[in-house]
Amino acid sequence: MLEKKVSRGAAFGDYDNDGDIDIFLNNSNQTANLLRNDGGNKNHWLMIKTVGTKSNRDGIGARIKVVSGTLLQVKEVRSGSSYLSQNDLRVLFGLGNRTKVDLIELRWPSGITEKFFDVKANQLLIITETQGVTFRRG
Ligand SMILES: [Ca+2]
Repeated sequence: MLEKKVSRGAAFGDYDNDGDIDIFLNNSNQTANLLRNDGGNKNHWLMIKTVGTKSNRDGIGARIKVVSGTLLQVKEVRSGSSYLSQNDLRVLFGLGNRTKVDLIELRWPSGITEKFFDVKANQLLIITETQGVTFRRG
């Protein structure tokens, strides 16, 4: 159903923890909309949440390198989005048909660098600075 609304902000993140990005729209003087991506796909993914101990609590500014075979991706934990919105602080890496990650290299804002090897795909990892993987689901 088509709804006419005046949108002012959008936040992107994995609302239902299934490895695809969903969108939350803030509308002016109207109810918000969640555009949940239920189409899905067969691709693999890895999601990382950073928890700083020496760095800031959310690990904002952490630089994460993920290597899977010949695929190399680098992303940073970033805050912000558009007007009155905040994107998911977790970082999602698409892996295509790859079922594991060979290397995660995480450089914290404090300057500490940590490495993790042979991580299976399709899971959420919470990595706590200097304490390693403190939670995994998937
Ligand atoms: Ca999702």
